[in-house]
Amino acid sequence: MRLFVGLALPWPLKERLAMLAGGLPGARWVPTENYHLTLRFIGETPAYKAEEIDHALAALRAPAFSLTLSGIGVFEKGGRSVSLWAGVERNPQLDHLQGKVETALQRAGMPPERRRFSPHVTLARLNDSVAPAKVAGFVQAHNLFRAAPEPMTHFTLFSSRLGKEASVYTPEVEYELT
Ligand code: 3AM
Repeated sequence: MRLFVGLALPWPLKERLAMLAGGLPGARWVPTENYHLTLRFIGETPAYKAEEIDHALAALRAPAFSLTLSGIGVFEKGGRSVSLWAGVERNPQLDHLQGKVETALQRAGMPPERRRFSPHVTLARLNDSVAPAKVAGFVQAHNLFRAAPEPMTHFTLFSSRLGKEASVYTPEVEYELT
């Protein structure tokens, strides 16, 4: 199964994010139910390995914290925008949790993640059909986006099935933050 570790977002926050969707012809908007914050992508995993990962994550202890989504940005690849996201206000507790997840996964035998953690919630995937000026305009127009702080009381091991239109994410296990 294809796995990743992330934060599920409470429904009011998802609805708030969904209000941002639109006005960018050609963008593939993430369906409201799919919004999440990825802590660590794992990828295709055999069942026995998934169990080890589950045990490692279940042993992890980290405090609950409050998450504030703030700002809009894009990731670029080869000089063009490939995804549009909502950012996260600086949050040492989130960074702490991400570090713990990374350590737990390495203990479970995963190779280290090389990329720097850049917390975000993907709103849309973009391709060449989306005019760069429109993307810049969207980011500008939503410059002041900021959601109310939300308590994060657990993190989640998700499985992901790649679909034609959108992936289907299923919460497999929830782990409490204390
Ligand atoms: O949280 P976002 O939407 O940025 O793009 C995938 C999604 O990112 C990413 O993992 C998250 C949950 O599916 N993802 C997919 N394949 C990946 C890969 N091979 C990947 N991240 C890193 N390496």
